[in-house]
Amino acid sequence: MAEVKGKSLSKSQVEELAIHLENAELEAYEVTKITDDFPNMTYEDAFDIQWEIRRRKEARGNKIVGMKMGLTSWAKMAQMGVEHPCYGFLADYFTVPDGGEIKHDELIHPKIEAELAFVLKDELKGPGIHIGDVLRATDFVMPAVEVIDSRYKDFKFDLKSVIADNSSSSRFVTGGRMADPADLDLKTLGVVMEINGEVVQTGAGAAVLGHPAASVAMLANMLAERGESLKAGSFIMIGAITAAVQVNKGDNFTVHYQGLGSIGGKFV
Ligand code: 0L1
Ligand code: MG
Repeated sequence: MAEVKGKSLSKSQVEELAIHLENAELEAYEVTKITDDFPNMTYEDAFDIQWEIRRRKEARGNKIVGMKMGLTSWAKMAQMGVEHPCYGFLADYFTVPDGGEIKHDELIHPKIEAELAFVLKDELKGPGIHIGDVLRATDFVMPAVEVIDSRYKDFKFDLKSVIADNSSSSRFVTGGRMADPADLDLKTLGVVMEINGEVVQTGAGAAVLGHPAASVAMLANMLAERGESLKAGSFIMIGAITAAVQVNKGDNFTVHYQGLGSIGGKFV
């Protein structure tokens, strides 16, 4: 990330922007990207806003159940016109059971992404975390589908705006079969996404930063910039293996993972 150190927003501006973006999420309405009004915002400001949204949810009693990386494929970064991956947090109410229903009216313009999740048995604390550290610290990997729902009109944003918006996090489904990463070739692990029985996307693990574990390493190193780490037991989604696909009310989806089973759901 082209680092812009320091802050340009005051504490009260960070709080106001967090309320602005969280209300858009909770009430499912679109807003314009926040850098239009705050062009001097820094990356640190953007993460401050995301962490303030997280703090507000926790203060209301929500639990943080995982983390996600976003924009981890070169194709996706180019598609969205951004230059670096980002991260976000997963709150308890984002969880949807495998085969469950997702209420489309609670969201703005959801899209689904085929991902994988890593669950850690040991803490990962950056800086300097690499793929080897991640594989050693991983308890198991398992399938995951993310539902992203940028609060920005037409998914039009820049990297700072999307970071502040918790990297478009909204819902996720996990299931299928857990596996020891030593038993998988994570780079060639194939996924097939179907919507209403039709194949709409295919991909392989290497689409994510060359190796899915590289995404977890990057997350640990980005968190270290704020003095944070990934604790033992953390659930981490690595970012999209396929392009994100728009879903409409009534759509069913199933994502098949090579050797790891399938997960699915329905937008109602
Ligand atoms: O999870 C993702 O890769 C999405 C991150 C935010 C970008 C977007 O909304 O498309
Ligand atoms: Mg994602």
